Amino acid sequence: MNLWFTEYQNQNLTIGCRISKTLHYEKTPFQEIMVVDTVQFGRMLLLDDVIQTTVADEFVYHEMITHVGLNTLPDPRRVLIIGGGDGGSVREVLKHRSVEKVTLVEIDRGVIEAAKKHLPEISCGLDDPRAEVIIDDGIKHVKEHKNTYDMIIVDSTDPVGPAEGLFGAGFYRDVYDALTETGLFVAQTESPFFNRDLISRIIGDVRSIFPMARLFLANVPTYPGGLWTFTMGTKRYDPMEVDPGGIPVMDTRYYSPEIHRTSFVLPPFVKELVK
Ligand code: AG3
Repeated sequence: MNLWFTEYQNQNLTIGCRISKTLHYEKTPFQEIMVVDTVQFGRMLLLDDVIQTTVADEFVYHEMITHVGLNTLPDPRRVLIIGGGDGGSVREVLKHRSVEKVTLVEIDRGVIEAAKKHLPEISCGLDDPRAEVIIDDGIKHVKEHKNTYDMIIVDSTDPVGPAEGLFGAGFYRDVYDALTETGLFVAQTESPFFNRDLISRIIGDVRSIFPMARLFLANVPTYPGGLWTFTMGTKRYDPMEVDPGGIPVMDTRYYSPEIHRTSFVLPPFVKELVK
């Protein structure tokens, strides 16, 4: 079938995927949700025509947004995920035995329902007894919780529309207050090729609020440019000081003790952004 989905990554660049089936379309008060089956990457979740995740490459993003931070902390018990309604981050957080409760705060119930129906291998953790799902605005939730979470994961869409506020200094300040004394947060922070001003601004903001800011990288083939950044703000523990020998053996396909270490090795064009 010659049916194609095109994401306009910016005005001058697209990624196109051949579609074999449209599984879901819905317009919610927040966005348009689609799940399509693609020939190259399998089932794919789209929000407002932006690729969020695919069954073929989701492991890279979901393992990296969770395990790097969780393995930096000695005993993470309470974890908050903002966004991430597909459930991939929840599934990964649940691999940590120390975690007693993972709270997902997603603004759009439709995302959770579409993922449960069409992306069961990603959403499977959402029904776990240790998982709590709250439909609410993450910005509000963080404001209303102080000294509560050991780790906060900002698993958001691009900084346009509903997610815009999740990239601002005011939000990072509230995240700081919602974290326990030794807590840390990790956010997905877009492409080091195409979002350079955004990334330097975020690093600056996080540095002005947290004692330490760290940037790390992973390769997600369906995101613009492939190479993707994650930003961590941490109150006490430095992810670069973690002893790789002390990282537990985990069931992962991208993350490993070596990757934990090397994901902080930045090529000069990325290092420039954190200077
Ligand atoms: N969050 C989306 C990251 C941004 C992708 N951007 C893009 N394709 N233009 C992923 C959510 C997965 N839980």
